[in-house]
Amino acid sequence: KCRHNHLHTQGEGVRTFPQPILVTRPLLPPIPAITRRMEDIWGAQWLTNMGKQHGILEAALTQHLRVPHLSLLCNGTIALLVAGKVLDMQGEVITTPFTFAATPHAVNWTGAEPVFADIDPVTLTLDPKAVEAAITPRTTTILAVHVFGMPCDVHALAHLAAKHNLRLLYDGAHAFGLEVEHTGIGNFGDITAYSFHATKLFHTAEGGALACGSAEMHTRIERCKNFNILSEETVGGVGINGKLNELQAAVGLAVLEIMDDERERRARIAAIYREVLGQVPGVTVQPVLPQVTRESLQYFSIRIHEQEYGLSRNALHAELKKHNVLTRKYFYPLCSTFECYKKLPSSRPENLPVATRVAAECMALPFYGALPDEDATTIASMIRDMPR
Ligand code: T4K
Repeated sequence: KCRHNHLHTQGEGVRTFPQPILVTRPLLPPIPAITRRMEDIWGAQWLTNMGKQHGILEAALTQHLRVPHLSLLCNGTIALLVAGKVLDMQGEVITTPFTFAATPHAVNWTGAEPVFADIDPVTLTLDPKAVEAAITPRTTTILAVHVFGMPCDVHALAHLAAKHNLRLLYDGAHAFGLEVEHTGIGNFGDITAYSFHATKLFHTAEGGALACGSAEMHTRIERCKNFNILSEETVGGVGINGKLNELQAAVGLAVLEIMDDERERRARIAAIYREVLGQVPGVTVQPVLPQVTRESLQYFSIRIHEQEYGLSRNALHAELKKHNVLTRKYFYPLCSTFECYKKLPSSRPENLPVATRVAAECMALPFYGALPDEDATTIASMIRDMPR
């Protein structure tokens, strides 16, 4: 058996990787970078509740993401819940169906009702026109997602929020490091939620954060994530345990040290995918939008237009799987089709024509720094040359 992941060629054009290539692998810092910090944690006998590693990481990320205020949380979903709580997210919340389950779940879990609006066919983020059409007297919040690191139309959404007196919450789970017009993405809207899950470029195994512009909001977030404890004898309101522990923070600090190299590797893989797939009829590669001045490099998505390409996205996904390339159909099925949301009036496919089409066309390609250039070239060539 071959030790390396060399290709096995089995006759005409059929090439198979000996081991499965997954859509992503976590970025793993060298073990000594972790153990060094573990010794520090053991020495301090301080494992959680805003310890030293937590403080160092929070300061480092505030700077890295170029945001005014940042709070670490235990994962991206709890980050969204805490944001929903401090924004008093009630009534109807307009959001996108083209996202991970966590987005509408966070709305439901805070006691509000998700209202799905359609997406833009290029950025795949909420279409501001569809958002405006969905506003009712019960609407309190817009929850928009920078899906695959493609920024929402932040100016149009800010305008809508101001005009209709709505809160604007961003799910930035895919948008770590993203900058628009030289501004960290966490500067837009009232609050931006990040995920630091193991599958993200920057991660703490499990983790997340909330960025916001207002010091007062920041204080509310800090209290809410720690049971809303104000002092040993005072609890100021309803809170939750949303804390990131010292071990997670240590992982984050070690990951941060190797982030630049990882970003370089991913930029190279994205360039390979774009070069090989850019001109293939029926394949649209994820665009870099003109307003983006720093990419997030967390996901690489393509869209397959069946008529022009000659195979459906589903068929291509299945073919690649046969050859050990495990792409993912993010985000299919749409959240609006989930059992818990499908009866909502806004979930009707007629209300979501673009999202419905995109969910059938889109797929995420393997994208992580440890993927060798040759493998990225092979994967892209397989998509280009797939018999059809
Ligand atoms: N909002 C949005 C828009 C999100 O995308 C997410 C999370 C959230 C909010 C919530 O944030 P968190 O609460 O998760 O912090 C994965 C992630 O678990 C999830 O964080 C992420 N979005 C979502 C898009 O992807 P699954 O169910 O697809 O993960 P799974 O287990 O299939 O893993 C994906 C691939 O990664 C697999 O091929 C295996 C590989 N993998 C995974 C892990 C955990 C590894 O190689 N090593 C690992 O340790 O959800």
